[in-house]
Amino acid sequence: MKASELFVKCLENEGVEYIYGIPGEENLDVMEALAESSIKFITTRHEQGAAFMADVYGRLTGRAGVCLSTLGPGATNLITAVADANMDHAPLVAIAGQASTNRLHKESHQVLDLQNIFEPFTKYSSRLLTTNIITEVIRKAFKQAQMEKTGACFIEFPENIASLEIDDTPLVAQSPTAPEPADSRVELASDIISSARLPIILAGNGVIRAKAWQQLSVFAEKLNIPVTNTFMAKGVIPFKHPMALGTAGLQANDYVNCGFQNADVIICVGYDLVEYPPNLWHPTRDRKIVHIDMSPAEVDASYIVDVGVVGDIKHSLIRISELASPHQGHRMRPLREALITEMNQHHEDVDYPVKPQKIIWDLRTAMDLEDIVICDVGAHKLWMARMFRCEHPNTCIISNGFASMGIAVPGAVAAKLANPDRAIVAVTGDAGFMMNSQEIETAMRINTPFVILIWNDGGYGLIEWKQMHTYGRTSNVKFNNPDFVKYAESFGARGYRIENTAELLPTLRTALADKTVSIIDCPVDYGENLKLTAKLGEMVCPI
Ligand SMILES: Cc1ncc(C[n+]2csc(CCOP(=O)(O)OP(=O)(O)O)c2C)c(N)n1
Repeated sequence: MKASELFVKCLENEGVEYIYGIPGEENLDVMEALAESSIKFITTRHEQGAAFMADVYGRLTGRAGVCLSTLGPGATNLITAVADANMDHAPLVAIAGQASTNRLHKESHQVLDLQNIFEPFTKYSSRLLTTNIITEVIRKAFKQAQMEKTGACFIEFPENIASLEIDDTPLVAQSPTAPEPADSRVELASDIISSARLPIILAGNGVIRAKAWQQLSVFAEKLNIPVTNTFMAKGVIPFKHPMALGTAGLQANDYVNCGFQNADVIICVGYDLVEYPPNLWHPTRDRKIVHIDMSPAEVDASYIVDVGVVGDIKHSLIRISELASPHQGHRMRPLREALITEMNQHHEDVDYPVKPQKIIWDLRTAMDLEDIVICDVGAHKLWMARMFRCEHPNTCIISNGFASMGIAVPGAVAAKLANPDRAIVAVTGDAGFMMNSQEIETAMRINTPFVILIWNDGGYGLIEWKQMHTYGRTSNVKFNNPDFVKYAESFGARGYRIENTAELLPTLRTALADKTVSIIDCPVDYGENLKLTAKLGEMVCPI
């Protein structure tokens, strides 16, 4: 068979369902082999859209999302979203065509050294220089992408190698077993937790990757220890759980920070520094830190651990909860109550433009608890992270490591493909929306219905917020938007404009029932941003 056919057989062997991408002249053989494959190719309108689809598919399934581009400009277009996946620990394999090996040594049409370009922001970057390494390279890329800490891998496939003949078969797809935590570490962690005066748990996305959320809830309940989660771990403990304090991660002070200030022991579970820098929740550097994760802690002056329990997170949680003695009472409950009061505050508000709190209230009311939000990056993300209640993990996807704008619309395409029975909403600012709105055409073509909820403020809201807070004036953050309703209709999608606040909830319900892509243009009152900053700045800790 041709090397390109073996390559596709290896992808099938890895269980690949979808490849998102744009074909080019240098991967004709791979595209030809894909035409005969069970793998569905999702032709996108920009390589960045393709890579964000792979990124979100990886976050939601735990299996590597796969994206494909041609060489040179196609491959450089992948970069932002590949870096996004890698920094947020989403499993992803990116594949790029490459020129023939007889022109890689010189200045040549569209040739860039892709292996080296992708190397700094992937776990593994490789070039297929001969056919007899194809099976190993593909196996290695998927193994690396899918094992902790999961992340992105890259394969460059020169066109002359793809067309060679080869007789080979894919390698068995194995996944490593998570190691058991050492007894001595489990015992030490249990001792520290038992003798703590006031412990708190900070849960990160690693708990979701390890599928250890049930063990986390049981651990918290049994030991009576409150839990806060990072933006990327929303739903890791149901918000209705009495031990849940809500999401931590604002750069500003927040109620939950009073929990960190009052705690003497902070138990970090499946937490990565990139999700919420330790200096923001542990500036004093004097609390005891228990680190429970699949790998040893990253070095940070504010994250010096007293004990690292390294191994299978589920087992670590089960074993520590069996050994440690439970705490009494729940002194941090007022933090949760203060947040709930804020969540409820504007739910009957009729002011227009719509307040962020009201948008979130109506969205939560309209969506089922199992439905999925893909959130973009901006001021809306901070509001969503803080106030959108989640009862299940992976029901509000937030890019908070690399934090790249433009993830929501392509991410919603992949979320629908991965979860056809659940409703999907892309929550986005007007700027982030326009960065990848071309993928609405992809969604319409492949029939993946979802709702796009645009928080329309005619500007780069988050940057305006920070400029006003820091300098008291703005600089170059405003822009004009197209007519989003007409824009939607030009794709054959549905468009709705919220003209008064009372329309929002019924419009969300109608859009969620639409069997197509629906765009809701919702003017937002970002006057609330500075009010929130002022309120949190003056906050007196409720505990
Ligand atoms: C690709 C990319 N470019 C720039 C930024 C910096 N940035 C973060 S938020 C933001 C503004 C986002 O505006 P919008 O999408 O309208 O959302 P809003 O803040 O108004 O809710 C910018 C420019 C980024 N995170 N990612």
